Amino acid sequence: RPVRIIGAPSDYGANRRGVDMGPSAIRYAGLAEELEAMGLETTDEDDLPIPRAETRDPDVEQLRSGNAKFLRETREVCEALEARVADAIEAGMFPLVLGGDHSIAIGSLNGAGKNADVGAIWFDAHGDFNTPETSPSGNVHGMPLAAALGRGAFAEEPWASENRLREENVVYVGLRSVDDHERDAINASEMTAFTMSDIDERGIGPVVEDALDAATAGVDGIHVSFDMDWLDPNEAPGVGTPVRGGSSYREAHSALELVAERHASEGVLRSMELVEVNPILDSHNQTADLAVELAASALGKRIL
Ligand code: DIR
Ligand code: MN
Ligand code: MN
Ligand code: MN
Repeated sequence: RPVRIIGAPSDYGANRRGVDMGPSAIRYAGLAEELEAMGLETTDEDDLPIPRAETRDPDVEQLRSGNAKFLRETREVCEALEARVADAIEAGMFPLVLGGDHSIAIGSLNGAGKNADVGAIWFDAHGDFNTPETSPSGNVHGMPLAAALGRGAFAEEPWASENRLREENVVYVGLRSVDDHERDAINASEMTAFTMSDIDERGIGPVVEDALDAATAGVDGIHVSFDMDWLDPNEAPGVGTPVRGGSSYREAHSALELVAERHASEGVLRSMELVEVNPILDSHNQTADLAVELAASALGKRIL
């Protein structure tokens, strides 16, 4: 399938300027060139138009219950992204979305799950399962999975969960930073959660194979949501909320190589996003360089 790169340079959900430069940094690192060199037909469109946060008031659209900063702006971004992702899939292409902070996943999931039953694999240090009532920060990048599943106050925002994402097919890989209310909600949910401890005990291969089994069971395809802070900060320093003890360089490649292998045999991969690259906090674009390498692994690049 030809790849369509979709830049979503939003920082509304992260409360930190810099992640809006993620798509530029990843392009600068040579994404399109790398994919073309693999023989993948690649097109890159204009980024989604995103007004600068300074021109907006974060507190205008607070939910009746709880706090979600820039939620109205996030909705605009996500509805536009949803349309782009759904159009790409409709056109037989593979949407590769570049963030931006993780709030854009609401749009990616709604696009991927517009006309199909979908699962998701969530590579992230964080649970991203807060709701406006439970969020310690009010930052929507800590909430996209709860939003896309219509949890809590997101019931007041039906646009956020207009999708056929199936909770029982949502799988975390590599969690290590979870807020108290989030932990309760994840444990009570039908999602599957593999933590960094599971990777320590079992190794990345068996964990990712199990994640693929759980995510793909009975659905038409999966969305892979890849937060660069899943990696250890030594490998990926250019992220807004680094957490030590993350995946190694090889574990990350290995995980995405397994995704590509499963796709080669079963055609499961529908869409993917790479989020939270912040070049301001990075070391010589190291995190964006790594994002390019990981995209290549996910799309089938092999050593031999
Ligand atoms: C925290 C941080 N759990 C929050 N979340 C992050 O604000 O909800 N997600 N950084 O990627
Ligand atoms: Mn995240
Ligand atoms: Mn994260
Ligand atoms: Mn919609």
